Amino acid sequence: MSKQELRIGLIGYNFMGKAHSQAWRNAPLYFEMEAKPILKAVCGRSKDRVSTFAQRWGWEDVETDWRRLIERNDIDVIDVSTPTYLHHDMVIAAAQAGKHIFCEKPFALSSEEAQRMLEAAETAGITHCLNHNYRRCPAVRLARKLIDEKKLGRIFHWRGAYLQSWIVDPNFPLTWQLQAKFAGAGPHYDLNSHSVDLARYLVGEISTVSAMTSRFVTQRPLPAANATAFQGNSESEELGEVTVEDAAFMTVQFENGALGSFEASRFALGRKNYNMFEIYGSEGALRFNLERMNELEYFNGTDPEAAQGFRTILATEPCHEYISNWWPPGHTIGYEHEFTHAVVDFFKAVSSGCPVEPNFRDGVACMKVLEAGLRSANNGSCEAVT
Ligand code: SOE
Repeated sequence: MSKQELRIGLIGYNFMGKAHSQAWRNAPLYFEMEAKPILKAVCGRSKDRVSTFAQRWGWEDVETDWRRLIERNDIDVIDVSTPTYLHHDMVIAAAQAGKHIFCEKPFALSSEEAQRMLEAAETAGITHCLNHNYRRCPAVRLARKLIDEKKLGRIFHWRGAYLQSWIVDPNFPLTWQLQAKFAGAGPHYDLNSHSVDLARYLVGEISTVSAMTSRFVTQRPLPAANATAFQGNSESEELGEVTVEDAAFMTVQFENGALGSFEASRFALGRKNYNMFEIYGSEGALRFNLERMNELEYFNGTDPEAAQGFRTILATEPCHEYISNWWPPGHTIGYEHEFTHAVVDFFKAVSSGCPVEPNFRDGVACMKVLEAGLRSANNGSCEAVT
């Protein structure tokens, strides 16, 4: 193997496995990379299904046991794209085997797990990346740039909402995302983890949390083998307990004194994947909505009063991060591009030895905020993030 190649072992081949596969394939076509990703092997429990996937996406080989994949000495990087409950053991084994790790969110079932995963990665000295893809949307990078340039002045408020509707139907089956033993929590982990990551990236650390959760449907039909988020079918009359919340609303105080609110729900009819935030400061304000992901709205409080108003900036120009690698000005990009940006940045970190963000340290910080939210919802109290 030449040093200019890093060989990937992917675990999981559903929604995220697909999103990551296209990223590994596209990254060297559009970006200058010090090392080229080689799609070495993909792992899944069903030999037939994983083989079909491997053939379609250009993976050289397949494994059906993730421990065997991690043990292989022709693999440099482990990509964990599985349900949350598997992350801990896979990450620890991969770190102990000296592999660099690219891991899907939410990071873990608990902050204790997360802490152990971070320690294993740091002890092994490997490069670790937690994939919160929305940080790598050019409009979000622009938001961060404007904040760094003090265009918002002192930040007073974060207002975030991540709303979906794929389980409004009570007959939608009990997929792994609706069971605490597999997912840890419901939209609070799945969706609020993204929003908390963005809020930490754009506003800062969160110190106290107050939250409420609700479960609107308590039992659901057992799922068919291939049922997952957004795509549910059931082959059973039998019902099982929903063991996670269906919606979680949380208010927070940031260390810098700003106040924030987070809404996460899978019961917001009409909202498919509505990931929105607004940030209000003393000099300006920002609005982002994933449904219009190529745009950032910016209010400049120092504009002459008569000309004030939110302006829509198209983050599709060569001056915007990542864009010059894609299309000519104005040609817009989509959801999948964020994953390509993430693997490009991760590979830069592997090649340079410098850390990439978000990483497992961010994963621990995010889990602590989310856990404080669950404690608050259970106790009816305001909780410190510890
Ligand atoms: C399901 O709610 C899901 O696929 C999340 O798990 C992803 O992180 C989000 O980007 C889209 O919705």
